[in-house]
Amino acid sequence: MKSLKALSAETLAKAGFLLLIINIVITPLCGQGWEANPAVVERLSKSRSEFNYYESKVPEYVLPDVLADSEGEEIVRPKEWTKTRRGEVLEMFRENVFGRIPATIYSKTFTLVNEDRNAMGGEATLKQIDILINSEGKELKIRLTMFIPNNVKKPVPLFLLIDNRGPANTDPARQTRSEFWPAEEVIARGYGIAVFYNADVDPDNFDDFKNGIHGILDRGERKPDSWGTLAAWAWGASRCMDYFETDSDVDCKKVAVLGHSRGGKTALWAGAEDQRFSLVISNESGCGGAALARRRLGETVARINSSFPHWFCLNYRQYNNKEDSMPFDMHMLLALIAPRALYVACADEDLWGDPKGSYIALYNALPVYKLLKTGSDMPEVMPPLNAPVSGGKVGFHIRDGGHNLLLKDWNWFMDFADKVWK
Ligand code: GTR
Repeated sequence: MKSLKALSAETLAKAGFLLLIINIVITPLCGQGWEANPAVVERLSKSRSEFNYYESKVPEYVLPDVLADSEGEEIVRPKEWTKTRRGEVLEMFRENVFGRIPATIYSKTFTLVNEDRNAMGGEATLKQIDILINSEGKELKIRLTMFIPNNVKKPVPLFLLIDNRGPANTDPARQTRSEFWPAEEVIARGYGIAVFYNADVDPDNFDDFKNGIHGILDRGERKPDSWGTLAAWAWGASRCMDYFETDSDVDCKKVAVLGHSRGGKTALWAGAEDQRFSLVISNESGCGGAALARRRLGETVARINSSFPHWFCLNYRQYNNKEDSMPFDMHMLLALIAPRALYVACADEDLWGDPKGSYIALYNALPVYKLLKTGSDMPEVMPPLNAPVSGGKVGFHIRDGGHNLLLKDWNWFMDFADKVWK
């Protein structure tokens, strides 16, 4: 399979040939797309000299063909993807990256603990729901907070944020406001907005999987493919979806799951595991998210497994410094979202999260979107700064500035949702 790199080179060669013949040079194709700012590259290289930030030093690589099945046969019918290949790819990510959810039986209840029909000066209804998980007497509480617009027809489409920054960003009383969860702006556009705090499901620290949902559902010895913390957070997003299915204010055919950074990795995995999410948004998810591992630009598999030993399953460590031996890469994680809507967002200065590697991954997930006849396409050349692009069920932007989730990002997510949800 050709990587975008290879395709672009080919196209550039063709374009160059053409320009030579017709003898006009307007803007060369390569100059139109985003390129990392050399000053940022320089600065980051100095601060983390053991990591590569230079495009010129990205090693040659070949991406596994997402449409070649385990026998090496090319999938050509949509049904073959849905019935066979999707399952194979999903298993690869369960087995090797995020780990498997245990089969332990648990009970679940939803309790409305707070409701204000006159929130935001009458614009919205606030609901807070405690999702209680119980297994053999051990209990876990996930607090789900949501606003539903009052003055629109119900049920409403809704955005669920996997919050990795803490409740200070998601104040239900709206005394404190944060662009990380811009509830007023989302309500003004007629959408519902919901959030849960990832640490409710599993605290974000390595304690040998004793705390959070691991302490409640895990049984026996930990296995190489036992779920890590990202998979636990993704599982938490699905429990919120379980609640939405009981709430007549929510249009469950139009629920987006979204997250930033570690939350973005989680949103992708939540969307892969749970096909009830009709739109998946990954904001600056980087390594272990949308960015291709093989490029080794910015954060690497070895680095993420050592700094965050609780995020992934143990099997992921076998690919530390051995990215080329992976039978998958992150374009295949993105392909698991098809035919549902997928949006990948990056930031100009967030080279640790490899924006270009994220765009190439998205581009290389397109064969599945095309096979499933979703009318999706993206330009070969990466879009420039602050110029969102979408084609059918896929969308992308790279925003100016650093690693963050801002109103500007949300506005572009909502523009995309306006299109795909109509
Ligand atoms: C970084 C980590 C990234 C990203 C980020 C975040 O330290 O290396 O993979 O997840 O944290 O979540 O903000």
